Amino acid sequence: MAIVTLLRPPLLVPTWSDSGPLTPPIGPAYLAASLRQAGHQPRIVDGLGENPFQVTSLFHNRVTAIGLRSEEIVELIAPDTDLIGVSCMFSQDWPEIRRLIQLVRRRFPGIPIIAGGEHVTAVPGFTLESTPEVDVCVVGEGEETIVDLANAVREGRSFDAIPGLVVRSDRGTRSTGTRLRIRSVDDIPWPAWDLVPLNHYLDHGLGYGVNRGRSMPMMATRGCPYECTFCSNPEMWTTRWYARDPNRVLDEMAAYQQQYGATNFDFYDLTAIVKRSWIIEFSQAIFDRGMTFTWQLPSGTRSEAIDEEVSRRLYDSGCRNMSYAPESGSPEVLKRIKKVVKLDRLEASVIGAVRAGLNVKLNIIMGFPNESREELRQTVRFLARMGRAGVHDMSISLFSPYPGSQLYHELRAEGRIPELSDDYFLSLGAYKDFSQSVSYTDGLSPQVLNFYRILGFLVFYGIQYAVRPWRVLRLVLNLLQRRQESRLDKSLQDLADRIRNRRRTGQSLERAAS
Ligand code: B12
Ligand code: SF4
Repeated sequence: MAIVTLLRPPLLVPTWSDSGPLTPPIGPAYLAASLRQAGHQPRIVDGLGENPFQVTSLFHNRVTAIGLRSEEIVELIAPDTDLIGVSCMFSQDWPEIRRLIQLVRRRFPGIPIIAGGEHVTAVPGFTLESTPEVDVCVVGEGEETIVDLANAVREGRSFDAIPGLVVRSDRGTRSTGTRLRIRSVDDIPWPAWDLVPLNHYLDHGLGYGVNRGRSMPMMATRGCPYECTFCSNPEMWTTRWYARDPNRVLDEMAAYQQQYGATNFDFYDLTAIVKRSWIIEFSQAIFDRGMTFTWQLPSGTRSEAIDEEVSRRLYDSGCRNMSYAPESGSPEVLKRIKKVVKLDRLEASVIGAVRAGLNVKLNIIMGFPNESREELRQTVRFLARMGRAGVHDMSISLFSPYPGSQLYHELRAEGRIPELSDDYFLSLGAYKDFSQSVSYTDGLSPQVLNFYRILGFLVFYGIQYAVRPWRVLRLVLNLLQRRQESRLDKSLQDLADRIRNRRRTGQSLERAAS
């Protein structure tokens, strides 16, 4: 048996961003479950969950860290650990995660440190070259690889023959070969939530979606079959989409209702609704089993499989909030970013969802390379139509070239991301923070992009509230009563909480980006 400690860093958000949901660490919890099933002893240090109300300012107040400070995380690692794994999800967090890893190395000079997650998968060579404290990088899905690593530690074998890694070699770094995605997703053991301070989330209504009570994270599928050019999914998960058996998903949800008193479920899938037959079977099974709870799709689903009939079934089965990810209102932009979506069908799907009673949010990105002013105006007009149709919320982010995405590779080849510096990583977090905006659009400054963002915001909410003035009253009442129904309710309350916690616990660890 090997003792494996998994570290989840604190949540880092750009200081003036309105978003930053506090979510239980589902990735590490999945890894821990597989380790335990294989006879190892996993532990999780959840840097966010251990103290979700502590706020620390980093990098000259560019970034706010929520949770334990890196020094405090390292103190919680038990000395008898045999292997330490660090979850590196967001590239924008890398400067602080690297510092965490360096602190771990100082305290545990002889213990192997492995890094995994979305960020490391995108830039494994860079990670090993720039951070000697990391021994190996795990690429892609981690469950099988981490078990192989723990077995190797137990048996005193080298890691070099384990597929799914990038390791150091005489000539720099090398891959140990591709590991295939897990096909039998129903056999992946449920997340080891008993190793996470789950009540710190559940008791305070924290989670990915709108606060509708005690919310548990869920995953019904893995992967996504599409290849949008701004998204790192194809490199991370390939284009294979595997769905679990709806009844197995509901077994897990029923267990959480019993064990943790869960009343709401947030789905973390990349794009949960791909197949119409799957979602109909899922909602029908909820009904047949007489289960009652609310559930949400906060991560931006696709629209192809959702018409008004499907939306009504979703609503009847307890679904209350759904995010769509149209990204743009310009057909040309959608073609260029390979979104493979027809705008008129998407609009019909969104309108059907609103009619069915769902609380709907749209995710928009502005500032793709080559995007023109006219294309930005098309998005503003699209938002006007959506506001009139009664869509509840939208968010407009500025395009950030995430490592691993096609656009990132193109911009690097063109020399527009000259080096992977801390400044570049921190700039990825500025997608919502107006004070730190970066433009990758030819001929358009960040100010011009922000003008269209503000215009889109004013047009969308202006028209929505002019047509439905009672919604303004509802927003105010929800704020006063700390009730959440829409994403705007959640964003405003989260931001207010962060400012309050900052005043209460705020500390400043001033470190300049190197
Ligand atoms: C849920 C989610 C969120 C949630 C919560 C995430 C969390 N749990 O902490 C919230 C809402 C907070 C969020 C926010 C954002 N997100 Co987000 N999010 C996701 C999403 C949809 C699912 C993540 C997830 O839980 N997956 C399921 C678990 C099982 O997978 P996993 O965590 O990746 O873990 C597996 C492997 O990575 C690996 N692994 C992970 N850690 C480790 C550690 C070790 C040691 C090993 C061996 C292996 C390993 O094994 C695990 C099991 O197979 C992903 C897309 C995706 N990858 O699925 C995007 C994604 C992670 N988000 C992304 C982005 C960009 C953002 C935002 C910047 C907003 C935006 N513009 O979309 C913000 C930034 C957050 C912030 N800090 O402010 C990008 C990240 C790209 C990047 N390189 O940075 C992703 C990949 C989406 C995309 N394709 O563009 N997100
Ligand atoms: S943006 Fe969404 S639909 Fe496109 S590849 Fe990424 S996860 Fe799939």
